[in-house]
Amino acid sequence: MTSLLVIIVLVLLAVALWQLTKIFDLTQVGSSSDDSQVASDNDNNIQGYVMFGFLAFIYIFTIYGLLKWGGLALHTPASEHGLLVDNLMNITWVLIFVVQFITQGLLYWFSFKNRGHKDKKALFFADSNKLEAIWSIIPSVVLACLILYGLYAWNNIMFVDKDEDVIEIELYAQQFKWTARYAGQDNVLGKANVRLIEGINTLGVDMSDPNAQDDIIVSELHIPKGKKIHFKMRSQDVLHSAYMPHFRAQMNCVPGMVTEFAFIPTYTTAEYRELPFMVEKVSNINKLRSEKSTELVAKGGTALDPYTFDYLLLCNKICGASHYNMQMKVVVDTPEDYKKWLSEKTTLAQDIKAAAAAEKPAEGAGATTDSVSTIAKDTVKAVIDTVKAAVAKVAMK
Ligand SMILES: [Cu+2]
Repeated sequence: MTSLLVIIVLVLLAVALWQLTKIFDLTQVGSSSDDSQVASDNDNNIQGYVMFGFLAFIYIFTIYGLLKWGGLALHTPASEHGLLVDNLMNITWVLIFVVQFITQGLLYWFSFKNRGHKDKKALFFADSNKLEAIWSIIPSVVLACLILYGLYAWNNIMFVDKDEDVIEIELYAQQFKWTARYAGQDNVLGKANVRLIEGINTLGVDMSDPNAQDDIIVSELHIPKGKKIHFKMRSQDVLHSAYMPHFRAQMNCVPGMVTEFAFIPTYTTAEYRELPFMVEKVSNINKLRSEKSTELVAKGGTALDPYTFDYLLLCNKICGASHYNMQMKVVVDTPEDYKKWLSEKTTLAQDIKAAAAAEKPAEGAGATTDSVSTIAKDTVKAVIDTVKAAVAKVAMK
């Protein structure tokens, strides 16, 4: 709110200054010998140098931005196809930077070189086929190559061979959390439908489907290194997007349909934490955190916990008020650790059975409640009867 007020004040101040300059101009009418509206050579020179100044600003800011914030970009990909995505991205960046560097330079150089001069006359020509061919063909060829390479990368990433040995996992999105469902021993996910959501069956898994019997539901995603994971995404409410930046994976989760994405993780969480760039990044973050903690403690607050790296599954579609916090921890284990972790989990069928069993003694408690309410009802009835009898007696009198 304060910033909005500051912006409004600044805008109003700018308008006031502008109006003042207009008044100033009006007071100068007739007093100056040079009140012509036609630009003089001096004006053109100033404009030419100002344009050059703007070019310098663009170049310096680009280089400054790259040096200052370049390190914040994602580093080593943690999936096999990640290298392909990064390659495509890097080629695109190089093209954009080289082309913009050259074209901006040319644009401002020619504007400066051909700035207005009393003795110069502009050359008019209707068109140049040669020039038009050059600036149409070169970008077309470059873009076509880029798009073809992109399509090749996309097909490579999205292709999942039906006979391939993959691990099937469902990612279920809802405002504002993620849940994962493992396909279990049979590696086939049971059918599911939002209409079947009931009690602890929060994903609406169809428990009459034989494939659903060994499905496992978890709130922390574990995947093994070196194995292809085939994710199937569903959404319960609105459009979400499953985004796993370190694996260069993103796919929209659309209500009413199943979308998919597959990748092979190449670093376990422990290995990724040990990569030199990550060690440096984490120590930087922790340095900032400890500085902040000192400040907080001085103000009577609590110190921040030190940061440890974890892969994350984030939501990348603004899906509501708590969208920013819609995330799930992803752990990449060694295949052995993954097997051990998964074997310790209970299936949804077991959980439903356990929940039903836990409800039974509660039913007993329900009986007590019932009898209590029966007693209460009887008492109320007796009181009403007494009152009715009393009223009747009074009426008789
Ligand atoms: Cu979301």
